[in-house]
Amino acid sequence: MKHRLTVAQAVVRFLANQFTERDGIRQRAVAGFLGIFGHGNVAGIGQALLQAQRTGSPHMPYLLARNEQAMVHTAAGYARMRNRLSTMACTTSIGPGSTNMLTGAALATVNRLPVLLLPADVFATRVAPPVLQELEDPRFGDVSVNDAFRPLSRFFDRVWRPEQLPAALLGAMRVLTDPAETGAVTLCLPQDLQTEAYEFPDELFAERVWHVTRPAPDPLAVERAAAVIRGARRPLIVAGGGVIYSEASAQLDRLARETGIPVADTQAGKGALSWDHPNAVGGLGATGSPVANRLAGHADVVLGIGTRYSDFTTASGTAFRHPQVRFVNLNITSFDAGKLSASPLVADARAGLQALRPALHGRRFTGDFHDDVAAWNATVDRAYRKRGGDLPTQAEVIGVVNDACGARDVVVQAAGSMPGDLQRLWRARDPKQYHVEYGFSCMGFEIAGALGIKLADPSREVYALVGDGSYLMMAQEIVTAIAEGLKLIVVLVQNHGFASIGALSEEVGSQRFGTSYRFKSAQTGDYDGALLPVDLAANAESLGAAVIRCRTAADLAEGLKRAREADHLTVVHIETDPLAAGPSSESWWDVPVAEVATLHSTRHARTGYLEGKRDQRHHLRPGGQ
Ligand SMILES: Cc1ncc(C[n+]2csc(CCOP(=O)(O)OP(=O)(O)O)c2C)c(N)n1
Ligand SMILES: [Mg+2]
Repeated sequence: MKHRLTVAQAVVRFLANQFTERDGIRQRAVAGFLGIFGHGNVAGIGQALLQAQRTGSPHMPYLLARNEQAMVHTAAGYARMRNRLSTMACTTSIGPGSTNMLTGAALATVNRLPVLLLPADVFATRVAPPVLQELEDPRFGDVSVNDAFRPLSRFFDRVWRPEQLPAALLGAMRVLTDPAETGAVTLCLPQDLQTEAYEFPDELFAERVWHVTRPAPDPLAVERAAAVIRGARRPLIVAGGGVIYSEASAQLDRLARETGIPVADTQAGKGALSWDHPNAVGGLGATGSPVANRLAGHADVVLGIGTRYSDFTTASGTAFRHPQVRFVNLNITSFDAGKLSASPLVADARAGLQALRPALHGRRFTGDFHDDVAAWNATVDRAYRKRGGDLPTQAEVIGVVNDACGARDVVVQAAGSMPGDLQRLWRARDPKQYHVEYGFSCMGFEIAGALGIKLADPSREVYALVGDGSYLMMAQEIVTAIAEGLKLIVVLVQNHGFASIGALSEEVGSQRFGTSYRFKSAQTGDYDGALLPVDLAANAESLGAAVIRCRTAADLAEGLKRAREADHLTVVHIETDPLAAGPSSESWWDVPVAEVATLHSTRHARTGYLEGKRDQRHHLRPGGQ
């Protein structure tokens, strides 16, 4: 049997019938559409979604977002919360609607999160070009702005003809549901093509289950890896996001307890073990704990599980200082497994840990890190309670939010000074509690991403921690959340500019130039005048949010209590001291400083930079033969 449908109707019907399955649990592979309509998609995908709603055929929920970049963040937040087993589709018009998604596409691909992007495209038939918003290129007749998605997508296709649609859809689903390949998947749908009818074969719309398997490592690779680990004297485990996506916390817990190996975590892996687990030593690298960084400095074998080894994790190549350090990397992608010349274990994290445990049986390492962990925990306690001058410190704010959170509550962040403070100070008690997007560290992800998390698990309280800079970039999804009846708690941290880049600027000798949100002074040409008459709390109110204004940490605790009790989106506003630094990670991050300068501050910073650089190394030593 054949179905005469438009291409857009076929896309919607197809997606409504896609499922994933892992460990016997089945869920929708694409849970719904986020979108903003324009002339490129209103008559195509727009019509198809309306028709599906009205006729009661298996339909997809539709959420109207306020910004296309934000809606990709929402899809990415959703996918991360669902451990990459389910995501959302994003429909846009052509031109700016589609290019607004580029940043979201990059974020998803960098973080290895599946999102399905369906930008409309210019006419396939090309009868009367250029259409509104078309990019003309005198050299290439088939170029459109959507070509910019190619390097950002793990799968990209432009469907010029209806006959091409089935293969494009199946290709898209394969990549979306493959944890080794996944990221942004982009199918460009020309605006005329979306409305064109075709006799699609019935089988295209059959229910289809994409089984997400748990590939086991090669037994010989396990033997080699186990030999490296057994021969270690001071091993360290690095738990990355792969542990969480694979739901491998129980297996990691067992291996760590049995072997006694300390476990450090990355931004994406935080929560893989509860903060008070006997083997947990906190975050690793530039935003980590000094305990983990000291252990990394002495480790002779590092077992990295589900980590991309970003520069923050490796402290830009300075974290691992043992001259003979070797790496064993358990990862679903051979690309990551091979990093740092490791002995690679290409496998699902849970399956890999299960295979590794018997191979390490009886090998126990006696760590001497427990006193250091206790001392660090006392430092965090003090930071949580450290009063600033007139204003609370950010560490204090994090402490209050941490206290307010139940074990299942989720905290969301992405950019500014908070990711670093959170990785150092946050005490995660559940693998899905800590959601700091630090692959792309994209200002503006927070509220939009939190919306996706709430959609993915409405049973959890979701806290978006937002700096004033991020808020000013992308606060508008507050309106989307209110329209959808999705409750978020937004903690809005006002410090009048970039505490993060301000501190970094000072470190690299740039004297905080251009990092404050203040009036510009004529003498210096910098923003060092009076504070601006900006009221972000009033701004949030104007978007329809309930707002609680807090001054002290005690106010914040009370405000969060009220926000939890409320059934609507609440913004809790607090001003903090931008200059109060939290405890140090005793680590380094490579940000190059000008080699020549007339400014003393730059020349001084350059000297410090070269000192840090001295410790930087490649890791080329073969991991295991
Ligand atoms: C989209 C985007 N633009 C620029 C940056 C670079 N950047 C990183 S942090 C930051 C400032 C963030 O300001 P705010 O949200 O107020 O946080 P704070 O630093 O004050 O904690 C900037 C500009 C970024 N990460 N993302
Ligand atoms: Mg700020």
